Amino acid sequence: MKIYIDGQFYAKEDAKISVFDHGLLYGDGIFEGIRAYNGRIFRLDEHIERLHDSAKAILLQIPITAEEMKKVVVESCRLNDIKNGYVRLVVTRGIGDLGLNPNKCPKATIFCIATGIAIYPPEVYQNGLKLVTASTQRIGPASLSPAIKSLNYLNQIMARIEGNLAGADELIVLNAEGFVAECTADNVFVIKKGRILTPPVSAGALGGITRRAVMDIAETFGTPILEANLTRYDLWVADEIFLTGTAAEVVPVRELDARVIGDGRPGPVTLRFTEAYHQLTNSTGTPIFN
Ligand code: PXG
Repeated sequence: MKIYIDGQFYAKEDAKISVFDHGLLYGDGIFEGIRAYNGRIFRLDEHIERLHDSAKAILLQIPITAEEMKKVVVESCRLNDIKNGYVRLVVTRGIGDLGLNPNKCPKATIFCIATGIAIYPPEVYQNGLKLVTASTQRIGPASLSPAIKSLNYLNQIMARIEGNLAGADELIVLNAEGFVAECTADNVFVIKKGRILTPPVSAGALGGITRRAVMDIAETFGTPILEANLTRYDLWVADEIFLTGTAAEVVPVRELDARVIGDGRPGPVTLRFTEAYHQLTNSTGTPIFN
């Protein structure tokens, strides 16, 4: 395995980051999780654009251009012979001193790991996920904008710990007003009487790349997805719920807070989106080898 760090590729054993890196010391940094399918990188431009938006929001100067960043991702896949895989692209504030002041960090650190994907077990797509609602809320936009894909995931990890204790696969996370924001690493969609709804980004959702792709697919189906504030009640009484994420793709939900969703089986709308998403991921993207 060859791992990119700041302009060079290293063997896995030698791919090391300083203990003075503020990404580690303070979670001061941003990242993207990207997938490759069939020798192509899915929605690479969108991922790099979101990375730059995250960087801009935290006043982090990325020392290479967007085009160079895309090459880093493509090259990382190519050198590791990844046709279907997972890429973790990270930009940290870089090496500083033990104070949290980012002014002491002269240069951002960039690293990129391209690896084979540990795909979710097929049962998950056949049976659906079990969810519970987290007791911790999504951090609000006045604190740390949920639109920034930052290295600070303790908010989501606290929820995950709760989920582990409850034997749940994922969690519904509410915002401070009590509306559904998203899950810990996935966006959420609800189907009720033929309408497809998802919380707006302003409710505390990350602007997911998979979320966008599913909304694009819905347009081609002629059933546009509506953004709406949703409560737990709306989810409990939904006909279908599915989650979207780079790792999860489009995955059905069978249960939330002990309420069976629909008839407890993946519904027809969900299955249609799962299928269309596979079609899209397998037929589009930036080529790795040519
Ligand atoms: N919300 C949050 C908080 C996320 O972190 C999503 C939604 C879905 O966004 P995308 O762009 O992936 O459709 C995410 C994505 C992991 C992992 O290893 C998690 C994410 C991305 C990649 C890997 O669990 N989060």
